[in-house]
Amino acid sequence: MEFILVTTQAQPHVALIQLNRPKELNALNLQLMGELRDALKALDEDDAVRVIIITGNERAFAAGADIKQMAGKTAIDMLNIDQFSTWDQIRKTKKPIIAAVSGFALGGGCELAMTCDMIVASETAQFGQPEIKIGVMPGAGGTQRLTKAIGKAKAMEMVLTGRFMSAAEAEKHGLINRVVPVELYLEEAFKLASEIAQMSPVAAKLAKEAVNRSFETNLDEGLYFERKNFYLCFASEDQTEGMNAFVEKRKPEFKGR
Ligand code: DAK
Repeated sequence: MEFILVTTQAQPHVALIQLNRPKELNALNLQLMGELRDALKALDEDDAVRVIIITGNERAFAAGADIKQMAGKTAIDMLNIDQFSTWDQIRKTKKPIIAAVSGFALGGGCELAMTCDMIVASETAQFGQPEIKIGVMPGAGGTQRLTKAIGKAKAMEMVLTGRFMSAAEAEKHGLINRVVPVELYLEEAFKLASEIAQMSPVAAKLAKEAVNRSFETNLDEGLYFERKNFYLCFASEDQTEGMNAFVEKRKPEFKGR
């Protein structure tokens, strides 16, 4: 891996992926995205990993797709490159993913953070979809996920003006989970990850899938989907362990089975 660093057990059951093109503010070139896709797939298949954190560095989570790489492309080049399959693969990761964001999360960087399940940010984080300033528009879910997260008026303003949103504003409008001082954002992401990692990994996957389904379907179908996943929890050893542990007044030991 040239452009990402992967630590499989950064903490027990928690993997860390660090985007690592610091000079280019972690601009998401095709190779980086391919590496990210492959790493997430491997971590999703690794039984020892329960939660994944994606981060950048203090200055930038990611300043967007690599504009220099995109500049000379035609529509047919973009079609043939088919970046969507990479992004779709990332979206299909079953385990919870936390984005730990500091500095710029712009364009594809903001979209990547929103593709994750939760966002922990430093006070210096800035979120934005500035594609309009370079003559295009968001292409990896920005118009949809941002609108669902912060509502039409705010999303429209960000997408049409390219204006950045501060971490404090992003928290106020529900785009992110919390804001902490810059020296604590990664630690805070690990705390959240460790808390989730103590739960049943089976239930966590099924619950993530059900929450995400709420974005894609109406209430009736969403409730039906939730019900099926709820039943499925009862096929797991973790359900037996969790409920027995409660009754026996002890801490459960979940195995992900
Ligand atoms: N691409 C390439 N290089 C970038 C970059 C980017 N997005 N952002 C920054 N860099 C590079 C700069 O060119 C500079 O490199 P050198 O000139 O030193 O070689 C270095 O990083 C440091 O940047 P600056 O010198 O500009 O640093 P400043 O602090 O002055 O400014 C900035 C920081 C973040 C405000 C500025 O760099 C900036 O405006 N960057 C571009 C932000 C942007 O427009 N982002 C959106 C890009 S479009 C899709 C998937 C995704 C996408 C589309 C389709 N499909 C699945 C089909 C996404 C599209 C986008 O994200």
